[in-house]
Amino acid sequence: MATSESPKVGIIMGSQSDWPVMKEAARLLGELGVAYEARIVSAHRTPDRLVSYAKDAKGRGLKVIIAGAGGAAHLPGMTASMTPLPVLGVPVQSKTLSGLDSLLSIVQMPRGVPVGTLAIGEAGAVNAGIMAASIVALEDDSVAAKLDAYRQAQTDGVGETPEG
Ligand code: RP5
Repeated sequence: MATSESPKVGIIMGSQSDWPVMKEAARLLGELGVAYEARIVSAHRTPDRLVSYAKDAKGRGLKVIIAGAGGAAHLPGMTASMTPLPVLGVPVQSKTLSGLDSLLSIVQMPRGVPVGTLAIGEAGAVNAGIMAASIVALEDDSVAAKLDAYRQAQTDGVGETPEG
């Protein structure tokens, strides 16, 4: 499901090809009971769509934006330049440089325009989902309870001794 009623988190990505990674953020948000929407918004191929999305995001009730892109990954930074909402950037692994290009494009923002940059690839997308949920949880007790349960289950799943 790419869209919920009254989404609190917007997941945007530069291309359809980013969805296999970015859907991990969506999966976590679903698990944690956070309403979200997912959209393809390219900084380079659909710049007008990016401007309207970023400028309208807060007014539509979104609380945080997760932006994933690969290569010359300008999407998170350009989004952050046009919205006061927190923007979490996910560097998608690129074919030629394994995502180092994406990471450096996203993380090296100029002073004054922050993007919270996560790890390259699926781990980054998962963590962006968790972090977005933790931002929403500041004002939503039900999401906060689900987040606590998620963290506890993760802790409980770590054995004390290695097996096999
Ligand atoms: C970026 O270029 C996208 O975010 C994607 O990661 C990368 C490659 O895009 P496609 O050529 O697969 O559409 O804009």
